[in-house]
Amino acid sequence: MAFTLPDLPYDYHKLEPHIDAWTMEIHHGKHHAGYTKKLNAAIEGTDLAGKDIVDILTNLDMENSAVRNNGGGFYNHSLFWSVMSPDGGGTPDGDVAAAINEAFGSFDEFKKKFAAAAGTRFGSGWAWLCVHKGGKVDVCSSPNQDNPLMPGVGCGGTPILGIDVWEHAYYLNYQNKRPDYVGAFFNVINWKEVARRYSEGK
Ligand code: MN3
Repeated sequence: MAFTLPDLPYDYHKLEPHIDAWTMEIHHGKHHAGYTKKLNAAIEGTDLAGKDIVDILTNLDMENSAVRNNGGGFYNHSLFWSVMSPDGGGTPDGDVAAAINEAFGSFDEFKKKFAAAAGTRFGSGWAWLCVHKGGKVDVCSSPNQDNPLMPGVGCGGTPILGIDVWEHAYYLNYQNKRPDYVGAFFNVINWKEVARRYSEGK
């Protein structure tokens, strides 16, 4: 049973003006499709074939660069599409909002920490909001397609929000202005999905 590229839950243009349609089309249709295909090739005929992606990443041999890069790429982008929405933005509520306030003092402080993690990640990578067992949240970043489920990466725990800061995620619209892209991302965050992932991961 091979992994399949998940459909986007909205049309390519629906996140405009924050994220442009062409970027979305290339990002989903080429980059994410490529990670999916290469992940399948990397696990075919091995004992990883048929396993769940969370299981694969949690127990990953970090020396296995094909699965590390493409399994990470497959999982990270699947999460990324789901935590954005044309109806997104605003602020969270409920348990995840309480956990954010507890960890950072306020939503604005969280925003600053998350934007700083995304802005200071040198080169390609991701910034994350993660939940630990018990419900505590924190922010970190990881290089390339690594993510906090992998052994020894980032803050550990389960990622519930992530932003792709590879140039392919923003360069067409924002060129070198990564902070503008990160700022715009806050207008499309799907806090309902983040809350659902929080409940599941805590
Ligand atoms: Mn990407």
